[in-house]
Amino acid sequence: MLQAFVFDVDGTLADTERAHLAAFNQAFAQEGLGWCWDEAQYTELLNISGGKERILHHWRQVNPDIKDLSANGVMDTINRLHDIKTAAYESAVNDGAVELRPGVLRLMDDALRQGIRLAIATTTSPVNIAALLRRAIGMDWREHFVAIGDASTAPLKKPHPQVYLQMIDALQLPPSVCLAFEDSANGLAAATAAGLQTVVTPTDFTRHHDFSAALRQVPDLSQVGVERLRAWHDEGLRDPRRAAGLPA
Ligand code: XBP
Ligand code: MG
Repeated sequence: MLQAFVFDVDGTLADTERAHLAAFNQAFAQEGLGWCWDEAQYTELLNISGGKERILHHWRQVNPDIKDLSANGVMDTINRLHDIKTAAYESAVNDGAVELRPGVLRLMDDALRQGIRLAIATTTSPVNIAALLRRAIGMDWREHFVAIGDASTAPLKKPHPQVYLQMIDALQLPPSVCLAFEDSANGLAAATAAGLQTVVTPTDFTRHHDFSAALRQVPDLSQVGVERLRAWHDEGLRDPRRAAGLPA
């Protein structure tokens, strides 16, 4: 019996990564770093969850002899860059740079009307979630979610299951009655490792990922209602391979 939906944010609730990419490049330019990521490069870098982790990964790629992170303020520089980036991203979202993906708002409304509880499990920063959902749902957006797991609550980023395990705990439900919504292989791996079946809605940045462990892969949620999700979820529970997060 399906009792909760756990939504990823970036790529799932909204196709946000072009706006994140622009914000990263704005921060690099503002700080006088000669870095400017293009979409092909960023598609690769998105294999690293978490903006700070992504910057550090790139820095090590371009400057392999960075060893001691505490030396010459590497982490201070990354934290400063990420603060600038997050402010730039929040400003872009407030100016309408991103909208919820098709079907997301209607599915959330239908779920709440049918007593299905909602939670969020993301590796992005809390500021980014609030900016997106304040604009998309309204000032009372937080009331609609039982719990929010994000970069501030779960330092171990996807594919680590930490953020999904936190949401299962907050929901006080077994993973078997929860359904995750994701857009990336890292997100699918995290949800699956936490015991949740997962519906995947890829974006241009993740379409090439391996989603064989997903319960279903659909272009977006515009044709997906609660009843269809209940049927898929029940089917998954009856299929021991799917219930174990394995390809059918
Ligand atoms: C996607 C991410 C985030 C964003 C950037 O999160 O990995 O790092 O790309 O946001 P999700 P930050 O789990 O919602 O798909 O710079 O705040 O990390
Ligand atoms: Mg995502």
